[in-house]
Amino acid sequence: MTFLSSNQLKEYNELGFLSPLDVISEQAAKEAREEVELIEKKLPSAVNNKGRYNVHLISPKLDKIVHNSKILDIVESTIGKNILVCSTTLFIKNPNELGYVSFHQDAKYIGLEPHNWVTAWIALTDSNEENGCMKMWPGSHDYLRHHNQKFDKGNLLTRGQTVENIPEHKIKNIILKAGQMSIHHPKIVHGSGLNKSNNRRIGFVVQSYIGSNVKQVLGKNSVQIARGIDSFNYHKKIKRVSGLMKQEDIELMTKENRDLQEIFYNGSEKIGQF
Ligand SMILES: O=C(O)CCC(=O)C(=O)O
Repeated sequence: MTFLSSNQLKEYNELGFLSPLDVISEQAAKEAREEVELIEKKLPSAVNNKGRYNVHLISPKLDKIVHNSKILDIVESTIGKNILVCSTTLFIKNPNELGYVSFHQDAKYIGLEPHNWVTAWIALTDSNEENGCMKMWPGSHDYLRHHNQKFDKGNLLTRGQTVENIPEHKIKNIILKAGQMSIHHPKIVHGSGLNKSNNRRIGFVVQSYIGSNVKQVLGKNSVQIARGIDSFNYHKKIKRVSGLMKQEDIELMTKENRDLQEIFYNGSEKIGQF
């Protein structure tokens, strides 16, 4: 059992994020990275775009992380014992490639309400200031802010949603070793910079773990039960991965990603590829 202590929970509630948390071994992170890189090679259409969504549906190593009990204990501490997995994203930044994430709040565009959910960012490589780690504005989860929509080739967000006038002096870098995790609140303002190193930076993000009482108000999400029971039944249930890159799983992932695209571009003037 690795539930958060009351001090950790207090810190999460005050700051809107908590980090670093040791969740998987460096070896498990390395193996997951290798599996992701194998998928990139064999199935580039699944992961060669800006958003690499729901790869846990075709990757047993990522599936294992999503359902890891240490991670779920931490998640349970923040959202309660009935936990659903909504979707996942691989945020990959290659060396010397354009790729940043503008400051934003997830709750503004992800359609999950009420905000009884938490996002888990698991480092498959080290993540630091040089290679474009996540950056958080502590305490900014007090209310939903105005976002400008700024499409930009280098922005890893689908619609370039951006909170302006960030107080740079308050921003905290989230430094993680491979195998460590940060969690963040639906309303925390966060972003990340460019990768200026010679190595890849890979974050595997469960976006998000939701309480069973959470609805999708912008479209539809399918879910897996990660822990507990779902007496609300707001979402369709989907199965876990059956093996590495299995055809039926690839088809499921493709369908889920289509639904996700509708949510991400809901209300936007631009429907694009992601
Ligand atoms: O990985 C990044 O640089 C940004 C990730 C992010 O915005 C998120 O996990 O919500």
